[in-house]
Amino acid sequence: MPEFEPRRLLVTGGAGFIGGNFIRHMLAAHPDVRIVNLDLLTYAGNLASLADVEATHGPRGDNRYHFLHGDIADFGRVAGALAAHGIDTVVHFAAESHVDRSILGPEPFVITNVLGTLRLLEACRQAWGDRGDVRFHHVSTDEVYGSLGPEGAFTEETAYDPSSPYSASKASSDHLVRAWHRTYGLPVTVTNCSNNYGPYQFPEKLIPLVILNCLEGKPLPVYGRGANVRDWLHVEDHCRAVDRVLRAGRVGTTYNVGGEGETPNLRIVEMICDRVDALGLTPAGVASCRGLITFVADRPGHDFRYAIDFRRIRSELGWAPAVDLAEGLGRTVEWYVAHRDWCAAVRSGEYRRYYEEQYGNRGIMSGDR
Ligand code: NAD
Ligand code: TDX
Repeated sequence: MPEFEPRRLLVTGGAGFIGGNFIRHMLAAHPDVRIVNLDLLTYAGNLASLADVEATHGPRGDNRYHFLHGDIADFGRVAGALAAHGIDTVVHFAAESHVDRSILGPEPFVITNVLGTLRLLEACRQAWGDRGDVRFHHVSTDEVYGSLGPEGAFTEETAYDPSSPYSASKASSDHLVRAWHRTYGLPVTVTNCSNNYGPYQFPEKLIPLVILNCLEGKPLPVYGRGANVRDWLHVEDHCRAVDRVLRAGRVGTTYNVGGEGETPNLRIVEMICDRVDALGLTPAGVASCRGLITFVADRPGHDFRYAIDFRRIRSELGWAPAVDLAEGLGRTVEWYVAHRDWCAAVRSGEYRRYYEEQYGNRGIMSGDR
């Protein structure tokens, strides 16, 4: 069967961590692709992450990239973008993504992840009718499957059993996406992947938080005893997986994506500490970064272990992770060391000032011009 060829993509949440890396990947790997990035620019969305993409591929460059400020839950905004840009492919990353925030305040998670996904699906259904030459790809998480004990791995057939408000909202969105395929025939694909790491991850997530706290000599908060296990997937491997599924995935099918990087949290923190020490960046006053490790109260409902069985994507689509965890983590530490200005900007609200300098303070962004 000929592969599907995405040409005009609407990427939602492209100013975030994975969406931004995906935009870079697609523009570099596929010269015919044009991308509209629809993002609400919440605290987690930063145009500073895409400044070079905007310069090279935006309206003042080769015009393959447009930023559009907006909410996926704004039906009119989405419908307008689909029509104005002749979109044939939606890749849906936009979400509230941080588990701890969902515990403190679940409502935005339901509004964006559930209602937002519903509105996006409806806008696509109305714009595309019964066209088969289009795709809606939904990016989801292994957290929908709940928690594993010491053995086993999640397959695509594992029953959903989410623990946190975040994972419950992602589970809901997965069900909506599959229902829009079964009920309305919308050509969808879904991926459920493990914990991503790499450049441009907002420093509230474990790996970038620990890197920056090491560099700043702050305590490294480890929940419980640090025994919980996550499977770490380099974001570049994840982007290649989504690209593969878009082109060759069977419509209506879910693919699990894993990194072969199962590691207890405490070990990850120690690996980061050792890397920072090896770079000669141990902060003054401590003998080694490991001395900053601080065990703190556990996360409520903390899933013990995630592990992914990714035999389906490997056997059907020939995808496998390529980045080794120790090497990828080392590169990630170095990236954060080299991008302290980005870290300061995304934590200070600086990127909003950047946005106003770039586009003026009229709320107009490149895609609107
Ligand atoms: P992120 O928090 O870094 O970025 C989310 C982006 O979505 C931000 O740019 C934000 O501004 C935007 N956004 C939020 N609400 C919006 C709305 N209503 N309308 C438009 N834009 C909105 O998230 P991430 O880590 O890049 O995750 C991307 C996707 O991948 C999410 O769907 C997440 O559930 C999924 N995922 C993430 C991981 C991970 O390890 N980070 C793992 C598995 C799945
Ligand atoms: O300070 C911390 N200390 C700590 O021990 C933080 C922020 C986390 N942790 C632990 C909790 C987790 O077991 O580290 C592990 C990783 O935590 P996060 O980086 O918050 O990721 P996680 O909760 O596993 O969820 C992530 O992966 C799946 C993403 O945030 C989700 O969007 C994705 O779906």
